Amino acid sequence: MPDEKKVIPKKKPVEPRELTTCEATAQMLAKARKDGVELAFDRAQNMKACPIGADSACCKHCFMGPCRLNAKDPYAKVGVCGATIDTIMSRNFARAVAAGCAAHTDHGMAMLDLFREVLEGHIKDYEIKNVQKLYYVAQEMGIETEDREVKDIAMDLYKELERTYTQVDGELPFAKRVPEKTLETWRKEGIVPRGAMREIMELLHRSAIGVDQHYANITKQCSRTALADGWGGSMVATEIADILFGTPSPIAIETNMGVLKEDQVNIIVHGHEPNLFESMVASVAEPTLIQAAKDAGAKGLNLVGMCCSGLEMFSRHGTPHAGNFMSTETVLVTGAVDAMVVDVQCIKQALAQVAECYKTQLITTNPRARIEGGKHIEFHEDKPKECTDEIVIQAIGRFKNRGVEVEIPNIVNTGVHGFSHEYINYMLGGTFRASYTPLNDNIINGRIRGVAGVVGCNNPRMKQDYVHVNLVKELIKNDVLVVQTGCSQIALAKAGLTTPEAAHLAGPGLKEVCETVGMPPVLGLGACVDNSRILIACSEMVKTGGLGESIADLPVAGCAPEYMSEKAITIGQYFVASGVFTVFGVTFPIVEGTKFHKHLFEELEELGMGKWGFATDPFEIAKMMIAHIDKKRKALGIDKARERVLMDMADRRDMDAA
Ligand code: BF8
Repeated sequence: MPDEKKVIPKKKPVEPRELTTCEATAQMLAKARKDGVELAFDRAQNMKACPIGADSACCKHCFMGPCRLNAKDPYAKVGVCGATIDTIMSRNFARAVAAGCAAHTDHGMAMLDLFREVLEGHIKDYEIKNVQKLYYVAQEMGIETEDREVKDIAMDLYKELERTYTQVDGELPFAKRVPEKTLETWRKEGIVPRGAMREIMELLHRSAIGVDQHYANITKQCSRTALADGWGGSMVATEIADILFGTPSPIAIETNMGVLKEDQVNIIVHGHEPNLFESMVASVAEPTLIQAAKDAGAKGLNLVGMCCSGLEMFSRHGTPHAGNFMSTETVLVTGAVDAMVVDVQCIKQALAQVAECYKTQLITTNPRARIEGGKHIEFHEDKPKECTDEIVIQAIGRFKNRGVEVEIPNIVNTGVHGFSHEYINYMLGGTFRASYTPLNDNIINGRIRGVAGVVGCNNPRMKQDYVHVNLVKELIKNDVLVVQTGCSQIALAKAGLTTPEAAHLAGPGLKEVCETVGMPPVLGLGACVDNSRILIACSEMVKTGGLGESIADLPVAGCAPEYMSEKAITIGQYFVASGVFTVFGVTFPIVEGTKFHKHLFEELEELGMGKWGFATDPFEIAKMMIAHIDKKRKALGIDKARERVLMDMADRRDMDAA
C-alpha cells in the first residue's frame, strides 16, 4: 500500500475553455470529465514536463549515464565521457531529426512501392489518375515523354525517384528543383542529401557516443538529413499521391465534429497514408454495404477524416474532416464514432482506452503500428477492400449495438481547401497568364507583404488552436498571405478563416488581392508531407524572378506554433536549411546562451541559410515573422514599393528583362 501522505493529489481540473479554443472539443472534454474518462488534456496537467529533458540537458546515448547537466550553468560540468552541453543538445536534436525524417521517408517509400506494384500489375485497385502530373514530374526529372507509353514513362520515373531513398552517393533527384543559388550554398556546406537511408544512417552513427563531438558538424548532418525529408521523402510522398490519386484543387469542405451524424454509421480514418483512405472511400460507396447499413437501421455510411489522412482526402474527395490532433480523443467521447481506423503516426495510445469506454472499435491496419487493446485488421494493397469492407461491416455491427449516449457538438465550419503549388500557378493570373508572376508582382508592389507558412500540430501544453488562430489573424491583418498544412490548417478551418469571406480580416493589400480572385487569405495545402508543396512554391517564386536568387532572399517565414512531434523538428530544420526563418512555439529543446543555440538561431543565416526563432505568444511570433519579411523586402529594395499601383505591361517587360 502506498503511504497516503506521499500520494500527490491530482490537480484541480482546468476549465475546458482554458485548454482549448475549439468549442466542440471543449464540450466533449466536459462530457469526458462527467463520464470519468481521462484524456491527454488531463494527463498534461497532471504530468509536468521533465525540466531537464525540456532543455535537452540530459544525455542517454550510452550506459555510463544517463548524464544530467545543469541548464542554469550549462558549462559547469560535462558528461562522463566529457560531452559538453553543446554536444549533448546537438546529439538529441539529431536523433529527433533522424526520427522525423524516417517517418516521412518511410511513408514516401511506401507510396513509391505502391506506385511500382501498380505499374507492374501486381496491384489492380489503384491506377494512375493524373497523367498530366506524371508527365510534368517526369519532364522535370529529365525523362523523355514524347511518343512514349505512359507505363514506360512511369517506370522510368519510379527508377529515378527510388534514388531518393537508396542512393549512396551523388545528389537526390529533386535537387533539380532547388534554385541554383540555394543549391550552391548546400554544396559549399556539404549538405546536399545523397539518399534518405544513407543520411539517416550517418546521422544516427554520428550522434552515437564518441563519434561526432562538434555541434556545428552534427548540425550539418542534421541539415542534410532534414533536406532528404523535405526535398526527398516528403516530396516523393506528395508527388506520387498526386499522380495516383489526383492533385487536389480548391473545394468547399465541412470541418468540425458536427460532420458526424447520429443516424448514420460513422467511420473515422486517422493517420497519414492515403491508400487506406482511398480504399475506405471505395468501400463506403459499395451498394451492398450501404444496404447493410440501412438494414441495421442507419441512414447510410458516413466517412470522416482526422489529422493528416483527412487533409489528404478532403481536397481530393470532399470528405468531411472532424478535427486535429488534440481532438482525436474527444471525438470518441461523442459516442457517435462506430469505428476509428488508424494507420501510422500521431495516433495516441490512449485512443484504445477511450474507444473502449465508448464501445467504439479502434482498428489498426498497418503492420508497422499496432496498439494494445485495438483490433487489428491488416491492410494489404493487393487486396485493399478485404480490409476496408471488413472495417465497414465491423462499424455497422457497432452501430446496431451502440449502447452509449450520443452527443454530437452541433458545429460545422465550411471552408475552401486544396491549394496545390500547381494551383497557385493560375490562381492569381488565371489560365491566361498561368505562372507565379502575379504572386511575385503582388509581393513586389506591396499588396502582399510576404508569405508565411503556418503549419504543424497541437500540443496539450498550449491552449488548443489558440496560437495558430491568433498568429494567422495577425499575419493576414498585416498583408501576409498564409499557406498552411497539417493540424494547423484544421485549426484555421474551424476558426472560419479558410473562406473567401475571411478576406475582410486581411490588411487592405491582401484583401484587395483576395477579393479580386475570390480566394481565402489562408491557403490550405494539405498534410504534413505536403510541406513539400511550400518548398516548391518558394522555388517557383525564386525562379519567376524579382525576389532574389535564393530561397533565403524571399520575404517569407515559417512557424509551427503548437508542435509536438519529432517530425516537426525535421520540417523546421529543412525549412531553415532551405533558407527560411522558422519560428517554433511551445518549447525548444535547447539551452539559451550556448554555442549550439547561437549556431541554430544566428550562425546558419550567416552561412546563407535561414535560422530558427522561438516564442510562445502569437503576437510576438507574428512580430518576429513580419520583421523578418520586412528585412528581406528591404534587402530586395522593395520596401518602399508598397504603394497600390497596378503593374502595367511595360513594367512587367522591364521586370522580365531584369
Ligand atoms: O503529420 S501536424 S499532430 S497529424 S505531426 Fe501529427 Fe503534427 Fe498533426 Fe500529421 Ni504533422
